[in-house]
Amino acid sequence: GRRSESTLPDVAERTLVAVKPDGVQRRLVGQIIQRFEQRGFKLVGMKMLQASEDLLSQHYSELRTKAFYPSLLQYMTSGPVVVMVWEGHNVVQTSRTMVGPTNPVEARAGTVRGDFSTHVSRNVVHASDSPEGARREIQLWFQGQELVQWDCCDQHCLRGA
Ligand code: IDP
Repeated sequence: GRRSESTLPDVAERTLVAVKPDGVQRRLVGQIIQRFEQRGFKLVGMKMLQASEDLLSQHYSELRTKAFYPSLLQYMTSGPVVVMVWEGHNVVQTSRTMVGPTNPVEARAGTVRGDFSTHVSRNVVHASDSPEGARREIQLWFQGQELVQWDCCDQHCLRGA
């Protein structure tokens, strides 16, 4: 977990962010990418796809006993999603803050869900909820060669020593 990572300071944290089908339909992809770019995170993977029920059942395996699970799968397969991997300091937790609480009624203006959604069943985005969850989800959605290692020219400006 976090402890072993902190002994390897140059291994940047990564998270999986997805624009869900409602976000794609509503043409919010650009605005969502913009928020992560301007915050200072580095995009290392991105693709658009129609997610399969099989993939989503693995992604949401912890929720399979919930009453809303069938409608969640229906929603998530209703159209294409845009999945991204973002990298940077504390990117998992910061992304959750940027996305806002699961239920938009609790999401403040300024968060993605607080700015763009009203209903928990159409909450526009996904973001991994822990570094362990992020690793699992990134492996599930991306092949290793789809993730790009590159140097971002402003990286040294984004953190202290
Ligand atoms: P998260 O997306 O904020 O991590 P989770 O509890 O992991 O929240 O739930 C996954 C997704 O399932 C939510 O983003 C939302 O789309 C959907 N969901 C969660 N709770 C409900 C509900 O009570 N009704 C309908 N959909 C729900």
